[in-house]
Amino acid sequence: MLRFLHAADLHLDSPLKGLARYEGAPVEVMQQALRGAVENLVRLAIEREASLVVIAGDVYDGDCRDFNTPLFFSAQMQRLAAEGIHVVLISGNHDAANKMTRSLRLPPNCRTLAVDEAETVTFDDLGVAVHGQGFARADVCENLAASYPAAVKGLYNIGLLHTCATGSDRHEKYAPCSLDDLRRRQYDYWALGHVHKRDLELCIEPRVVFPGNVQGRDIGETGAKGCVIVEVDNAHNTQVEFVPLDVLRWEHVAVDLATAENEDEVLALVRERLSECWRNAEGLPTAVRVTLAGATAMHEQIAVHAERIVQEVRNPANHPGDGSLWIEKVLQRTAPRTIADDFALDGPLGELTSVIRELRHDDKALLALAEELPELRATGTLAEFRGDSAQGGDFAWLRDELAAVESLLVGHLRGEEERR
Ligand SMILES: [Mn+2]
Repeated sequence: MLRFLHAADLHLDSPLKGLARYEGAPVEVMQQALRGAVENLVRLAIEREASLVVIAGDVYDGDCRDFNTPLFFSAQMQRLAAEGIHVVLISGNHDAANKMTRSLRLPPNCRTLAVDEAETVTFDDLGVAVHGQGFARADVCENLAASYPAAVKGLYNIGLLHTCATGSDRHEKYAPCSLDDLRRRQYDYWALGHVHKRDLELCIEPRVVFPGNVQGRDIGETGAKGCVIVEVDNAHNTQVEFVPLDVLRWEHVAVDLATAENEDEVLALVRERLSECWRNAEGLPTAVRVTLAGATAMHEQIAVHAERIVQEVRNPANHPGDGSLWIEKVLQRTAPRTIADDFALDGPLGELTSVIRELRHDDKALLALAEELPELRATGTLAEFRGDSAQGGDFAWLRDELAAVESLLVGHLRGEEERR
């Protein structure tokens, strides 16, 4: 049996972005978060007795300011060396070979693959061949996978590749390739990197995996982040398991205030939703973006007392647990509620809201909708709505956005109706 870890996009010592500083912000945790996740990766490899770790690019966020970052990484790799664990890595667009002026040698258990052409490293004792090519420069736009070496017969073949694969809105289109390009190489496992959103099932046969990055860096990278443990039996059947490594989490929380009649009830609903978030984070410090949403009798009150309401949402006295939640931003997306609400299920407004609510339960339709978001933003239709970029397959995020859209639309349309 073979057990290996597949990680990518460590982005060591990149600054965490979009963090307003205010009393109680876990600044130290943030600064150390990327290193903490890499330490967790090493600990996991040792605890689970992996024989091999493959890292699919972007170990560093860019050229290092000083030698402390490469020294840190080398020390972590040395911990693996002491346990006899092999490491194979490639460079990505962020740590492309021509960018890195402050590199250090890695311990002898580490093999950094070439950047001028694809090469193969074999571990006969493990029955494994790893094929790969790093980025010589950041903007590699050719299909690297197309010229990867043929699979080695009798061994378990792993392709290590930094790529946008078939494309992702959130990532530069580097080293693109199709799933057919990958299948043609006849490897057993493709260990991809670059796309920060996890996808364990990009293809099942052969297994093609994006583990995502090891630590979320801003509110665009929500949820658990980590690496993949791969177990291979003697017949080369492959099992993958995601394991979180992050030390700080990012989450969106939409609070539907439809039922709130006063400020206490607003804050009680906020607390209820934050409690769910807190339980899901299992004790990790979590930066939360709270969206106040829904057609609510409190719409005007919230607008008038916006500054204080925002601070109450930030106020740890209104949070569950042990102070590990931290509010990144509060968005006010409520709509006014009128008597018509209770009768709104008939007529065009009712139809609109029921269509939107059906969408919530239709993943396919949600995805189709997500594809149209960039265009809607470009035309200004959604200009007032949200500055963030779309995240294709993130359904929780899409549902939150949908709730916000619903309250916006209902608010606008009801305003029109009442003017008539
Ligand atoms: Mn990258």
